[in-house]
Amino acid sequence: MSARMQTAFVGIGSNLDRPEAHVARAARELQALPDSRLLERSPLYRSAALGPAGQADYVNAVAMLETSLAPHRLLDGLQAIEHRHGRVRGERWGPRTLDLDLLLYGEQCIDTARLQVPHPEMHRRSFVLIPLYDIAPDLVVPGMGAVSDLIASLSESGLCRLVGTGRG
Ligand code: A4P
Ligand code: MG
Repeated sequence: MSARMQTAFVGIGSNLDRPEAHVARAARELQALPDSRLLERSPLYRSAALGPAGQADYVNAVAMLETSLAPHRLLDGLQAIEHRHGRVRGERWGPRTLDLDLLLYGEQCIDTARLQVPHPEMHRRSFVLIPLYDIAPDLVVPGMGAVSDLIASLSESGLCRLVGTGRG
């Protein structure tokens, strides 16, 4: 690996077709990305869908990777994994078998047509912040502040931690 290793955080979400299984499998597939290593995966959490009404609940988790892939190459890898899970892009925030969001890439701020990092919605989403805190309690999000402070300013969490599922 020639390029510098960076720590990246990936949000994993699913609300279709046995969501726990998609989330657990996605974590294993992140482990297999080139020039990358899975360092941690948070517990799984269930929450009501944010977005269009009438959707099933989501299962979410956050993964921490070490990678030397450049940010857009990492996004390519994440989208290839989504594709393997039969992800069909429909309405914005509509139901999906698998959604992988690049939350953070080192301390970089990226704003291109294809990629915004830190993920612009992450600071108001309990289903991102709480699993992120589980695996990186001291993390500071560039331009947004400490994860612990962001959690303290959430109005409510609405999350249910899933016990004994999704591992392996
Ligand atoms: N894109 C830009 N920045 C990023 C990034 N940091 N990570 C672009 C990943 N992709 C990024 O994404 C649309 C485009 O965003 C991509 O082509 C990429 O170039 P998409 O996954 O096709 O569409 P989307 O997910 O429907 O839209 P969006 O705005 O990414 O939605 P989010 O923010 O991913 O939210 N409720 C619960 N409880 N739990 C969830 O996980 N997730 C969503 C989706 C809605 N409601 C939810 C949850
Ligand atoms: Mg997305």
